[in-house]
Amino acid sequence: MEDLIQIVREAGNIILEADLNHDFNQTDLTDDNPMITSKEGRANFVTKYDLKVQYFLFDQIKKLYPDAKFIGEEDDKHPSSMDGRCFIIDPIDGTSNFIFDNKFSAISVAMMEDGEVTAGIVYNPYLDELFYAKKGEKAYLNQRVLQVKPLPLKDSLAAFGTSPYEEKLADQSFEIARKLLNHVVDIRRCGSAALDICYVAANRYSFFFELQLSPWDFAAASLILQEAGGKITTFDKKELFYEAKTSIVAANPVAYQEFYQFI
Ligand code: 2AM
Ligand code: CA
Repeated sequence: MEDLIQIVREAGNIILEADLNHDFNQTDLTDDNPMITSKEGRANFVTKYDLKVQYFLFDQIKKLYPDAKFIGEEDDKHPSSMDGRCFIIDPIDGTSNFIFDNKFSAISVAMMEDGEVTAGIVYNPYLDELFYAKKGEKAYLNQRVLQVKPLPLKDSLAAFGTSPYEEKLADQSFEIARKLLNHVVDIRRCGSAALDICYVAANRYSFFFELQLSPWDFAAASLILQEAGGKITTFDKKELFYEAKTSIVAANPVAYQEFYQFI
């Protein structure tokens, strides 16, 4: 774990040192040109820094685990199965925040063993906040043990994601968020699902949902939240599956129950 954490911290420096003087309309990702290109769907970007962080992580982690497989957000060649040891990596979760210098993005690294998440690291380099957990052990934020409190919705903040890349999900997301607003102190939409889920683990939010996320957005954070005593499922209360996109609900157990009473 210490070695993995060290690698992720080093990768954080690539994000902190990024030169954001870019031309938004460029599409070529060479070193001296352009830094942004659009992926499929709306509001779905990749920068040269996403690629740089991803390949730094792949290379360094391969030195620790030469036989491991890798699934990275910016990598098209995903392995056909997750048997054995497999890392699911989002080099920059919160890429839109990164592009617009919002300083709310994270590196997310999940280690899977035979399809189960056994270690998770989510690192926000801007605040130097490192969330991590090992399966069956405690979850931490830096040195501090994380323990989810049974905060009711009415005494807490909730957060959601708008799935901006899938326009059809936007109306549904805002409808749910509008209902949720009646039950909480206020709502946040911060733009990094990995951090949002870790914020539930840290009791900064009691509740988070997003109607479509990819495994690299939630794999590491899901273990961190579970080891802190929180709940994370699909929107229809199913156990998480790490091989496809899915909806996500992450909450403390009390807020989770309350949500399904009015939704
Ligand atoms: P990203 O920044 O790594 O792309 C914002 O609503 C959240 O959704 C972020 O965690 C973001 O991750 C994620 N996201 C962005 N595009 C997505 C897509 N096409 N499918 C699923 N999740 C996506
Ligand atoms: Ca990303």
